[in-house]
Amino acid sequence: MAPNDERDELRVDEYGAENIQVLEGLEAVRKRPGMYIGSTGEQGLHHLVYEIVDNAIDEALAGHCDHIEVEILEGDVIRVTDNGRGIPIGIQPQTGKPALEVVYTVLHAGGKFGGGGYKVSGGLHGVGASVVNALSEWVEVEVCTDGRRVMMAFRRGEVTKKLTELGSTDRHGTTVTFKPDPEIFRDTTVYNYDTLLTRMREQAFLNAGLRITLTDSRSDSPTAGESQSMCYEGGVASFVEYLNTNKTVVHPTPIYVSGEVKEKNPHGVEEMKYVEIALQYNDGYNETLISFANNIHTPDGGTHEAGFKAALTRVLNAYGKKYNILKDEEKLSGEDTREGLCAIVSVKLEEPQFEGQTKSKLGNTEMRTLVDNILSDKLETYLEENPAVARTILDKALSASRAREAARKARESIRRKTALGGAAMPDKLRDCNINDPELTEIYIVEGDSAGGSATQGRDSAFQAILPLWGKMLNVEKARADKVYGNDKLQPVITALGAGIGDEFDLSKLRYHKVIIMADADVDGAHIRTLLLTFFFRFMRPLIEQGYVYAAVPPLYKLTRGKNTRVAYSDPERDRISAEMRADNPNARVEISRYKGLGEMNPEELWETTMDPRTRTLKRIQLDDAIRADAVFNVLMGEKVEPRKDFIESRARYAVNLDY
Ligand code: 1YM
Repeated sequence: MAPNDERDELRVDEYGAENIQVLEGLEAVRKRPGMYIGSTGEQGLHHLVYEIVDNAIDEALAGHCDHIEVEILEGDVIRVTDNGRGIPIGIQPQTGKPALEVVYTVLHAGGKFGGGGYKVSGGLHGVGASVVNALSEWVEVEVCTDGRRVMMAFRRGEVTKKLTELGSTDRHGTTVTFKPDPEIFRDTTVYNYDTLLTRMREQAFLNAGLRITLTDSRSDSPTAGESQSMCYEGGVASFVEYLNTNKTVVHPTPIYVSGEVKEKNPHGVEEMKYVEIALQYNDGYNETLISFANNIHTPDGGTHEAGFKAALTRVLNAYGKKYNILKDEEKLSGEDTREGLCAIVSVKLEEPQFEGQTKSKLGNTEMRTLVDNILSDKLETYLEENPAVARTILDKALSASRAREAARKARESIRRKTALGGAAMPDKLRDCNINDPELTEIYIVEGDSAGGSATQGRDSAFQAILPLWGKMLNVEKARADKVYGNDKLQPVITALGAGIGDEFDLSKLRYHKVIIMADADVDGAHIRTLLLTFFFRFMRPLIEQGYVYAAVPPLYKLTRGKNTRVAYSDPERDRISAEMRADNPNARVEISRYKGLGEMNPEELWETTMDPRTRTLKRIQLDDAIRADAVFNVLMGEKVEPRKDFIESRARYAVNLDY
């Protein structure tokens, strides 16, 4: 921050120590970006946008802004505009600098120091504008406020243009334009429109009445020219309707509950807390419970979810008993009351405590009681006033309870049968010799003939083979008791050894690599999707913890005389073919396409697809459970139209469809 006139020089002397601190602050962010934005991969890159948008959302929460526009510009530059009051530009007494400059150059300044009103701002880990500034090649901020239009510019966290007047205006608001620094984001600086869209839609749902517009103005992107403007007057109730879009609901409108309290914290300071809940049951068997604290997704739940579950279970049991829907000893478990449930729990509080390694769990104990009280009270009233809906929900939970009992008995009988000598392994399993899970892997192979080749070709020390055959159950359309008893899935469950559903226990997993090996064609993709849906619904930690892989069989075999090579894609085929002819451009290279795994001999299969030294494995990643949930539902669910739409609208991705 070089002083450029005499007055500044004096000021630098006066505030020298502080200036050095400021520089160190943002330097720290550049040195250890992961500490502030989680990662410098794709997620971190997108996180920059969320930080800036969060500031605009805080302005909307304060009641001064109702439209936020996010635009991806050429070169993956991001522009975020709001119509709020504009970041203050007056001189801040402590620093002698415009507030805008302080917000963008001092770590942790954020919205906290504006003062006034109840702050329930998000800003994960309290990072904000200054972090984005530190990690951007450049940032430009334009503010319209009090009739003035001004701007400032920064480069890698340092001021390059002091507050500059651009003229007068009658508008108000803030526009932030930034380019993520490729020196920081070395993997990629390319934004994914769908990732941003999911997040912006979520934020639009969580902030009823706020309009968020997302536009892709790049010319070279697969989503070039796309734009979506979202505003949901129904807030979280609209969110639930959206999540149930392709499902058949069992009561027409979501149940919506909200409440707020003003409570003294342990220091005697009054704090506001808000709770909003929407829920609606569908005729499926899955539970979709998504919770937020201060608009931040809490995938690991926490006190607000615990309060929700406790209240739901208690209220439904009490209602069932009161109206004799539940007989004598009948009692609904929490799981019973959540079968086919789609619910959003959103809380806002001033001092959120995020716990766990990824800070994705709410820890404030008072939120358990608060959510429980608000939901108990209002849900009870709702059920009394809507007896038909109440009856539908109770019947559904009761049938879940009975199915669960049947499934438990089925499991018990399997357990009894295998009580001696541990679990009996499936007949079809060709197990490996080593029994240390960390060293072993299991190939789940489509078809008996491919299974035969794999069994002969494998290294039996550490590779187990389980062939699957025939039509597999689509778990998206089945309830847990069907899944337990299914003769196609049973061998998979037994071979993996870690159980299923609530009883799934990763520590019992018998192989630390679970590799799906299917043909590189549509049928193969179908089998893979069925298996992944099964893992996602019934063994989710297996996917979350990265134990699931897809084998990548080659597509082509190239032969010139005695020399044979394989290619995994069309470009690779062309490159290898050219390489093989390098000494003699007219030489004949025979190219044949593998029709399926079954036609490869054991040696070929080992060399191309199973040998750890030469094979390619794709790790199945789960970056966003909400999106995965929706995708599996659309791909594997009941309704045909949405599936068609989805496949057609995503056709542009089909070329490199990657799970
Ligand atoms: C596109 C990004 O940052 N908008 C924005 C930020 C602020 C305000 C308004 C604002 C806040 C307050 C008072 C207050 C911020 N101000 C500050 C700080 N959009 C975007 N819009 N007046 C205006 O919090 O009291 C930090 S963020 F600290 F200067 F007040």
